[in-house]
Amino acid sequence: MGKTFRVVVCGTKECGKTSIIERAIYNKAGPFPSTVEDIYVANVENDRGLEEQIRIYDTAGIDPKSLSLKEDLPRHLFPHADGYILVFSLDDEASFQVVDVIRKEVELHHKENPKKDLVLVVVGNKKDLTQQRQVETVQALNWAAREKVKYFEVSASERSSLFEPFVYLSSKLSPPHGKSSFTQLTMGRSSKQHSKGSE
Ligand SMILES: Nc1nc2c(ncn2[C@@H]2O[C@H](COP(=O)(O)OP(=O)(O)OP(=O)(O)O)[C@@H](O)[C@H]2O)c(=O)[nH]1
Ligand SMILES: [Mg+2]
Repeated sequence: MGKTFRVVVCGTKECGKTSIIERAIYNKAGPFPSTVEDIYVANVENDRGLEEQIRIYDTAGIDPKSLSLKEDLPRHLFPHADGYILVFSLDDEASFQVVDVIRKEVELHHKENPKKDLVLVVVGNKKDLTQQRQVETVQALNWAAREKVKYFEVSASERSSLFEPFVYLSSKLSPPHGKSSFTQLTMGRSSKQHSKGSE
């Protein structure tokens, strides 16, 4: 067993963070209670036969209208994070703007605490909502190129669309060339901390 990597998932409220994680791991569809903070564990066997363990931190959604947006970020997790998945919803321009704010804050944190390389992917979710789209692919891609981040468009309702970002992430987390195979994943939720709503 190699090192355990910690990956923080964040974005605005209801952009689909939990849906992406639950669909990728369990092929499970929502609705899910609004998240406070949950931890999932994924054991990833890479192409070198090593099992990488990834702890995925699902976080509370951020309100784009919040006056204290920067303070609402899950900063308590930043010092422990090896990687980030920043999620926005393609039918919500405001959620895209928030991802830009989060990315800048994450980068700032890691510049001030340069312990390790920053691995960060940005995911535009709900690509199935073609009629309601507010963020065009080219717009997001141009932004991603400018900011030098990796960008994926997915839909939590289409499980196969979720593999690429996770495989990319785990490959970056486990150098030199840890090409991970999602088909060989065994994953499970390790613990649920505080969640609103009933289960
Ligand atoms: N059409 C569509 N709906 C989605 C998709 N992903 C999530 N949803 C819906 O979006 C809503 C919010 O999904 P969640 O996964 O709970 O979003 P979240 O970001 O975890 O929300 P918070 O925990 O409250 O921040 C639910 O009604 C989901 O069914 C998607 O890819 N396509
Ligand atoms: Mg959630």
